Amino acid sequence: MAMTDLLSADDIKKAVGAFAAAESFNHKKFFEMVGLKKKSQDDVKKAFHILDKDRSGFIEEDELKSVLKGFTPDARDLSDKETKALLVAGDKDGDGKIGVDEFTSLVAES
Ligand SMILES: [Ca+2]
Repeated sequence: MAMTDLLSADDIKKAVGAFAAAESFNHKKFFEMVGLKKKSQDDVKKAFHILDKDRSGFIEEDELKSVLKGFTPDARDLSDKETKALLVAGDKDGDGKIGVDEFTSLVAES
């Protein structure tokens, strides 16, 4: 499954384009613009599994860094600062990675 099976390619392009500038990433706006926020919990879980590239059951820091590339391959990597901010926002139990329930909460509250 690809993100374009879940989300519109146009929305992905617009959302990724909106945060093309360094240090501009805002996950709340991104999840809304890309159309993930209005998706069902099942679809958000499918998106999680796409972003969990090594299928560990968690989105780790290296996967967060390339989270935009999970939506479209030509997107930029997040900076270390943006990656940390996203991790802190999503990692409710403080284990240093984002689980599926943490991800659905992160998207829902955005
Ligand atoms: Ca992983």
